[in-house]
Amino acid sequence: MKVAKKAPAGEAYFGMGDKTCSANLRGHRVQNWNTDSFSYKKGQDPLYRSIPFYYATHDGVGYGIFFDNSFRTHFDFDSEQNGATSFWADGGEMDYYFLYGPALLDVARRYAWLTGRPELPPLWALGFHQCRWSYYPESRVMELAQEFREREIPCDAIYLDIDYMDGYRCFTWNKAHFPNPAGMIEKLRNQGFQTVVMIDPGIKVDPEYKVYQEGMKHNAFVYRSTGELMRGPVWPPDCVFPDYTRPDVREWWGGLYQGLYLEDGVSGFWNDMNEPAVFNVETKTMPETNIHHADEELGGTGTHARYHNVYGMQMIRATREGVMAVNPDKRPFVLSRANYIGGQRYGATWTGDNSANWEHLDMSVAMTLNLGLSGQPFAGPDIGGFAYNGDGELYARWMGFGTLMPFSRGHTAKGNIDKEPWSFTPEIEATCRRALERRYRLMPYIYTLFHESSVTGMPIARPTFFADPADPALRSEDDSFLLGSDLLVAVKATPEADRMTVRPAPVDGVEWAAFDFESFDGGRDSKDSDLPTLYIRPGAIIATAPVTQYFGDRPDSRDELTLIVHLDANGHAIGELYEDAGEGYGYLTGEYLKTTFEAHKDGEKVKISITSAEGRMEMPERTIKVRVID
Ligand code: NBV
Repeated sequence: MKVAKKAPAGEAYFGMGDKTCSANLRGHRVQNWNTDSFSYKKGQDPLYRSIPFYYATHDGVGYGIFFDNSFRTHFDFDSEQNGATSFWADGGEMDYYFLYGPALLDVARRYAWLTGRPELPPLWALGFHQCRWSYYPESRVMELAQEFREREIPCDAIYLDIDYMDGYRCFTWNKAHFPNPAGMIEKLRNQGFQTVVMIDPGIKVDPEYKVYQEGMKHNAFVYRSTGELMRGPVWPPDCVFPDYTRPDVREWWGGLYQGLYLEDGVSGFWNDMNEPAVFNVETKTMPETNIHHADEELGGTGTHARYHNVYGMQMIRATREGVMAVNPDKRPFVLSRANYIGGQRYGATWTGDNSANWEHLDMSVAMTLNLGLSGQPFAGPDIGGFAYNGDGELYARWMGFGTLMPFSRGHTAKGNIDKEPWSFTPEIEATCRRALERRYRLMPYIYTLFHESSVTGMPIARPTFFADPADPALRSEDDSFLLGSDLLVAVKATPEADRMTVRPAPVDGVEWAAFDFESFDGGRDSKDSDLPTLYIRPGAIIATAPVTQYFGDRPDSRDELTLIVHLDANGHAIGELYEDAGEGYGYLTGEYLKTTFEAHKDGEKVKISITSAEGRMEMPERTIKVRVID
């Protein structure tokens, strides 16, 4: 069955996860089938995630279509120029939702209401994450940590990729490289670093390996239609795959994290290869005829064709629930490569194995924005590019705006040069430091956006046309993005520099205003041509903090707040600040503080007042600095 709808001239289409064609999907045909896509190319489709949802916008009015079907789905956005959009699936039912706006933000709100909102992450997870495939042994990890602190480059998390395991056996350690994991993680924590480790779904067939033994005992793995166990190569040459569509398997899987989480002190989990990826087969995955014994809530027993696209989501669901059960007082951090609509409830995501070149740097903006529009706000690219080396200039530019994306992580593949902020030249190191200092200064504003997103499902990074949905020129602007509604980031996406061609129109005659932090307090911000230019919306107040090196670095960092104010045509501005402990769930029962600041021009002066304060958390006595931008 196929549904076709009129595509009036000028109607633009967004969403569908991180498609690589362009931000506006008009003129393209795309499909959803979670696929391992190392070093994907522009236009390559499908990639790792399936988001059968799009927005349409026309003359400032918007609606959304959510096609609730987990089979391979296809969407055509007037690719044949016959004035029609259409969608269909390889199986299942024609069950779809029409979500009327009229504003795009209303569509986003309704879509989140229907499919789920991301929970508020722990505050440390909004800091910078440093990754590579792979940091080992322990001495290398400790060296990395020391470099960050000695060079005063902010960072909150260090990643251990697959080589920390004993022969790619999940939930084990290579004791030659990491003789005392708990001790190392403790040392890292004392220096302000959280440790994130990888866990894959492919479980090594090894009768001596506890996870394999237990899984076999529970009969937890996926079967072929012939009744044999599904075995295939991934990192270990012979693997079996948990059937995460079963609640008992999810519970078993969730329980496996206890050792890493509680005993070793790992803070976050990175689920990779969960499309699921299978090596050495043309389809890159398991046969569509394999059988999953899903519970009735998911749809009952069915083929892999039906459950393929939700396999990764069910894996991170199991991971998150397991981690929550082990320590219900801590906010989990789970990062997933594959995902499906609704997966935002369980984890963050990144744009997979991109490449270190200018085309990928450029694509990473539209991909992250479309993920946000698709209900996956906690997203970002591998900064610097995963495959291949790239040069310092590319790395610096990518850090410039990647540090302002919701999920901010540097990563690179095995065999590549080092890609840490200091790996190139002292000038590039200085650019990276400034870029990261900006992120940490903006943390109160960014955290407020994450909180808003956890309540309403709003995207955090938004296309520039959100500033003025009625302006058709903005719809194709993808060299800039909005962080929330008040901050515009003009990305320098080419070696030549700023390519942003259209800006949001002045609001009642007042322009969005450029600002930097250097002019405030002599801090290390830019005149740096590798950093994006930042603009503040007329009528906005953005709350910023002093630079910290990591979450919890300076217990006194809440003692000072700098409000960046840009008055509108009526001499007025307003802004919100959300604060809580940054960890735990006290905020759900009132342990938070939501403050509204307002600014009014009063003759030659600007008066700032707190017009509302909500929540039980005490307002700290603090110095509030105000910077009015013209
Ligand atoms: O675990 C190794 C890599 C990882 O670094 C990357 O981020 C994932 O997307 N992983 C894929 C498997 C190998 C890719 C060639």
